[in-house]
Amino acid sequence: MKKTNLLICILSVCLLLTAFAGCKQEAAESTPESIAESAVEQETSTSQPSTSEIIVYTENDPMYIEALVAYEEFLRGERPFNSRTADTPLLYITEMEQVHFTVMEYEEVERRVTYALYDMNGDGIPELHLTGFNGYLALTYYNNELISWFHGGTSGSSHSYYPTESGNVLYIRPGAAPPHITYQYLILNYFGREIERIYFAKYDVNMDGEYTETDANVDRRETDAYYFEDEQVTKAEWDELTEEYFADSIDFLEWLPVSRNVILTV
Ligand SMILES: [Ca+2]
Ligand SMILES: [Ca+2]
Repeated sequence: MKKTNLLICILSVCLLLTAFAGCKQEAAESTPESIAESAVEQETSTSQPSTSEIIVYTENDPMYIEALVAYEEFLRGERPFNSRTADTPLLYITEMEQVHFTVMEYEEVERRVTYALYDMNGDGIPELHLTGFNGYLALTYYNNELISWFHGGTSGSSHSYYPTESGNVLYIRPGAAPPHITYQYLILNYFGREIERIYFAKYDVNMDGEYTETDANVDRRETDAYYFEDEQVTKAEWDELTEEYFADSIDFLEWLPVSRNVILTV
């Protein structure tokens, strides 16, 4: 690597680490060299960090209990989270939509928002997942602070982002004219940062309400269409290419209504 490239690389890593405010536990205890190496790996690698690098907490660790207490306080509207955006760094549960929309009354949160606990990055501490508003948000707890681990933004449709069992996110967007469904499978790293996004879609071109096999002998306008990473493929190819993403369950969580009586700790 040329010196200039190396410098740019190191600068990027410093910016990244500053922005993230020490989310990664072992980073705070590592040497600068290993932080840099690890962060470069985070940014360039398409895989999760090796499991040997991650501190894994158990339910008896004070850190685990602290996290659940923080989630409780957040769900009750008593504590903000760090959204990692410059304009609105600290937001309460009633302000989750503020980035794109408006502030909700707590009563509206109770009516609309559901939550679930699930560990997405393998450190043993569950992330707090929130949906039912215009977006999807996963919070994590580090260094006495609640921070946004992943924010699905908004599509105007409340249930478009789904956390998956493997710790990634599947985005599903149905559309019209002709009816179609587009999918984006977001591969996230330890920090909840997107490291890869896979696009696929299917179109009900003949608008018969079904997605069926493409017939090579029939005019393309009369048959349904399948795309994977912007390339048209046959249904058989599409099924094979997308199998692993659909196999990653999005229906494994128990979503519970938010209320001021939420209890996560015993
Ligand atoms: Ca976690
Ligand atoms: Ca069809």
